[in-house]
Amino acid sequence: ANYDNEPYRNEEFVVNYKDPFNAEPRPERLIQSFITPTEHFYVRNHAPVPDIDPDTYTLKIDGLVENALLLTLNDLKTKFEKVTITAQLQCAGNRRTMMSDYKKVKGVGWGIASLSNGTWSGCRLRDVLLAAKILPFETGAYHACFWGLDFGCPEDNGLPYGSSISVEKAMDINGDVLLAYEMNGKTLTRDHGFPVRVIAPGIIGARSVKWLDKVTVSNEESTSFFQRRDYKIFHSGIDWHNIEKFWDKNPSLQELSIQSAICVPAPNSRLYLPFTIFGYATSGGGRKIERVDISLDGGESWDYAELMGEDKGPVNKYWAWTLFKYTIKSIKADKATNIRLMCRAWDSASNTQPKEVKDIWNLRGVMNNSWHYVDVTVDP
Ligand code: MTE
Ligand code: MO
Repeated sequence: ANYDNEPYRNEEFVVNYKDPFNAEPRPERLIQSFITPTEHFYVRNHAPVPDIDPDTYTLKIDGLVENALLLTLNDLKTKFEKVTITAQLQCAGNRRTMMSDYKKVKGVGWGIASLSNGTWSGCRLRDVLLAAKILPFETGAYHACFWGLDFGCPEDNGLPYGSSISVEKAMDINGDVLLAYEMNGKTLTRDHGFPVRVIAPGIIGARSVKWLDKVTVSNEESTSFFQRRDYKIFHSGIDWHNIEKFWDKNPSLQELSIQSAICVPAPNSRLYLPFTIFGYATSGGGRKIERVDISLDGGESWDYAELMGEDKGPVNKYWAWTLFKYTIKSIKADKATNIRLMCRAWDSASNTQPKEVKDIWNLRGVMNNSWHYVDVTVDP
């Protein structure tokens, strides 16, 4: 694959892999605003970034539909209602490095910032599938399969990136799945999928296919490597020597689980009282973050963090993250003391995070949502 035509990138990024480009913002940068500025939004690519001419671009809609469609960018912008949502994207590999530190896993290493929160505008995938006269569920219209235009994914023999979501999610009026052409109020940038990408909120980032070429309605999941051979969570007894018979048996990840992390202060900081902890909490499926707990004693006792989320009322459309803060004014010590700052979140279904990474270890290193902690030294 040829990486001579990559877009310009912010030099502040922590680059986890250069070609294909994989980068996350520094944690303290990540939580500086509710909406992540585009130049700081994490980037997760699997191949060179395609250079697409918007004037000749067409999106194909086919498969289990009565009316296969070929749509131009202008069609998407003018023939369908424009919708804007605020949603986080989070890679299933977020916090993989911590999992790998416990026991080696395969995959690009990520710290705690392979997620970001953005606003997205475009048309509903639902409206486009209705225009294509999607066939009834009973005929086997179960999956909306996406292919990108980023040819050259090494894992998949040079094919472009692909994946799928359920038609149930795609057609749900409250599911908010978009064919987005704007991010944070501007035209999508090349790294984030120009000219059109899927935004499937509440679901792992891997399903929000960038540089969208085609949507095929099918009775089976996407045949892409990234649907069938990646982004699955196995139990810890499954390893590369016995994985073969489990690939198909194990479901592909869809909804995100519950997650939180402390972004400030940085590990090994030396701090004076008072100081404030800042972090993020997120859940999947639009579930609301109801609570973030902070512990200073390894999880023996907890206190409430202050939440800075959106209030959307009693709907399960909390696609955005919730930022939190917690101020420490005193500690039970009279000399410099090492303290482990710990957080865990709870959502509207009472889901919370597992304590130990060892309990959820899996060979792809996905969905690490164990309690996050930061060790610091505090001067009273
Ligand atoms: N779509 C295409 N076409 N190619 C990709 O490599 N990466 C996926 C998804 N969509 C990818 C893609 C993954 S794994 C993630 S986490 C998100 O895009 C990242 O989106 P971002 O780079 O805009 O943050
Ligand atoms: Mo991802």
